[in-house]
Amino acid sequence: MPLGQVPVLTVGETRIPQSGAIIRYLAREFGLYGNNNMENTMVDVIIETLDEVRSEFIKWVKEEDDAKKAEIINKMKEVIFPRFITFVEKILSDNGGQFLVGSEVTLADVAVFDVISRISDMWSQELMNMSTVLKAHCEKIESIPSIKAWLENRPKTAR
Ligand SMILES: N[C@@H](CCC(=O)N[C@@H](CS)C(=O)NCC(=O)O)C(=O)O
Repeated sequence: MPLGQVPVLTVGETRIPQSGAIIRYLAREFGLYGNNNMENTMVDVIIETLDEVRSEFIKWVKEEDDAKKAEIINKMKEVIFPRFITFVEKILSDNGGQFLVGSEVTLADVAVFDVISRISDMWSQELMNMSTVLKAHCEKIESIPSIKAWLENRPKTAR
């Protein structure tokens, strides 16, 4: 474990720590990182923005005090989620409505689907229901045949 932490992806002899480095490595390997520097950058912008949502949510997961938990979720409902939703809706609309970046699915779409559906499952579907556009986009990514097959067949793990 290069940093004594998970996740670590092992590729041949190389161990890759840091989730951000791992997802970008895989996206480049599998053609999910956009087709030019600006598309790569827009994928990064979305991943970084999503990470702000994810890290706030992790605070909620880790917090044990009910009153503080309620404070975190209120901030998410009033500030973090609306800001993220407005941002994603605009990016999607500016890009023609099909995908977040370019004309094909990218890491940005997969990551948004993954994080938003995970938060919805762990906290409440209220998040999905805050934006019909975000919800429809998540459903679209989830129904891509290869993703659907993986979700159905992947090993079951504790969340
Ligand atoms: N920046 C790292 C953070 C990884 C991280 O916080 N891993 C936690 C589990 S989610 C861990 O292994 N903690 C054990 C430790 O740090 O000793 C990443 O994004 O991969």
